[in-house]
Amino acid sequence: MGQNLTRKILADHLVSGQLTPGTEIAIRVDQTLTQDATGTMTYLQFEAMDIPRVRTKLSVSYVDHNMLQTGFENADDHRFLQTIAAKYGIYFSRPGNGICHQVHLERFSTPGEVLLGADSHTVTSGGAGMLAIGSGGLDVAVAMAGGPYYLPAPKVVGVRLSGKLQPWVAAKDIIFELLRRLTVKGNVGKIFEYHGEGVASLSVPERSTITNMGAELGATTSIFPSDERTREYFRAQKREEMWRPVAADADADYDEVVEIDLNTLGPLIARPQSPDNVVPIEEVEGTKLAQVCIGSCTNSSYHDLSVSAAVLKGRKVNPSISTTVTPGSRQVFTMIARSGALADLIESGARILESACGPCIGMGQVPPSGAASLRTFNRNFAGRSGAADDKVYLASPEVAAVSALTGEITDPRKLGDPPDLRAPEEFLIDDDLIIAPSANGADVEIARGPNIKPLPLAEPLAQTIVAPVLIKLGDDVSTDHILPGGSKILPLRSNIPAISEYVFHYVDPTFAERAKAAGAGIIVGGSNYGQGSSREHAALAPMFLGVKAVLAKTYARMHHTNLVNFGILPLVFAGEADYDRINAGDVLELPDVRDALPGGEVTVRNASQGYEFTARHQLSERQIEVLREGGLLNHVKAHAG
Ligand code: MIC
Ligand code: SF4
Repeated sequence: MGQNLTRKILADHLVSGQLTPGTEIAIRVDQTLTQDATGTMTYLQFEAMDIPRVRTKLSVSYVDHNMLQTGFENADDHRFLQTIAAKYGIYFSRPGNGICHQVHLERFSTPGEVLLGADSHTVTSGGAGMLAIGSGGLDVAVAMAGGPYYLPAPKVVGVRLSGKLQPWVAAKDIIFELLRRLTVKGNVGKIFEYHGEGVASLSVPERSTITNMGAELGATTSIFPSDERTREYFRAQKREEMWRPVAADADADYDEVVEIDLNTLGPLIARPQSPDNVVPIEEVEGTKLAQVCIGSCTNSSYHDLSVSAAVLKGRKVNPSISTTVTPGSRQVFTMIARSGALADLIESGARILESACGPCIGMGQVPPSGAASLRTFNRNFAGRSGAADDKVYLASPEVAAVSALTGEITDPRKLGDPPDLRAPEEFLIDDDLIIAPSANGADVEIARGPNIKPLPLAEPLAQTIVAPVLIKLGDDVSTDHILPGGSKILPLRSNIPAISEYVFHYVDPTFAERAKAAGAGIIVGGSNYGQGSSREHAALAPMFLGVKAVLAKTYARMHHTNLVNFGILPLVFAGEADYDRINAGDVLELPDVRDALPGGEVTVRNASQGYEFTARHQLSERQIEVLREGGLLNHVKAHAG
């Protein structure tokens, strides 16, 4: 049997361990990326490691999330990041240059290499044949310091694409179909590898929409081969010399197999409030909308915006709707300006936003109360848009543009023939907003405004934990629930004491106060706890509030690692009944937990109800060490040199 592409790249980068699914491996990291909302913490952590210069082949620091600048905080953060980049040998993509994933795909993605990024949608570059993985910032800091990235060796799911997409059906519908079948749960520890004759019909930006939203499956990453279509893309980006072919062997073996016949797909929609709540468009057609938003790292390529503009050209957006368009990068923005698509969008009545994450993370454009919003984004978790009672539907740009005209969810197939668009033979190349680091940054002064607060450190795992259950949650709690984004909270990412006041803000606004009063606490979660983003603040801020352990049915990959990295013990219920029996407010005792961990089981005594049960964990020996030493930063320092 031949090898799949994932195993080839992993084998090529393996530092330790064996490619047996589930066991821990360490891999060499070629490139890293950060964005501003996760980046400030990442670089504070990197600074604490005392390394004069990054040791990766390439590291890029992007500014795209905290762009509203309603106070001094964001601008302070941007300045901090720019000076850090100059000092430590990191490329700096200035505000206005675009969303990290879109720009990285355009300018830096490299087939066959490993990219680690402090953002869950780092996986986007998988569309160009990279093994691109999202992680917490501390893991990225370690990689920049030359350390490997630790992960469980994945299972590889082969997704065989056959046929060709029908008119008005988009790449987005392929990933919706996977989410419909496989849901946001149960894909932890898997890498989705696309193959089959259907692959060649998809351009690199289309492939990247699919890999981007593979994050919503909870998968480690997704990858396409690098083929002649990839080469065309690299040629058009004027960097063909960085292209190389990478692919699975013809008779490659996969741990699991999924087949999708592209001919059979129609337009799909994810209903509120989960990206896997997917139905055929027919089921929601006619739903009245107050807002349509086109953009985000999932759907803001030149192709996506050109399709939207072609639909809106010569027509007017419905007067009952606010329609926004966000170009993914300055390259896309300039190119739609030159092609005339921008004028078509403006004339139609669409509102043009700057190239950034924007409404996707609740930075502006909060929908009106109780109203439905249709977005081309990747996530529609409750409250993410900035309104507690939001009803966000997710769709392709085709569906979004047609619905902007009618004011309700509309099947684009009713509009006749789709626009006939061709991929550009040349993209417009202007990297002026990417500042290359100087050869020697030793003299650069780091600009540290008052928003940049010192890094809080975790404490070594106690011998015994005694703490109340501060909150009991259900399944699929996302990091947006744990620590929301939005224009009030996101600017506080460099200030842990301030941001920790917002832990579980929309779920239970009393949480922070109660946690502080208790002095120590435990969180109880259901399955897929911590799904969604890579934000380590969803572990850091609870740690700051005194959370010592989480007890859940299962965890999302990145959040599990982030909990360990910040010294919070993630435990797993051995039986469903134990979850059912526990109540918020119960005091739990974990006697001698520090010593018990290597045995794999921990005794939990519910002191309030007077019974005992057994909890398990999914920690490697290394992670047990990390917890005992008080988090990854302490661990790295203890073992440095
Ligand atoms: C997101 O889409 O949720 C974010 C904002 O990009 C996060 C990162 C963050 O919270 O800063 C992600 O996806 O990792
Ligand atoms: Fe930005 Fe949204 Fe993409 Fe996250 S998902 S990186 S917030 S555009």
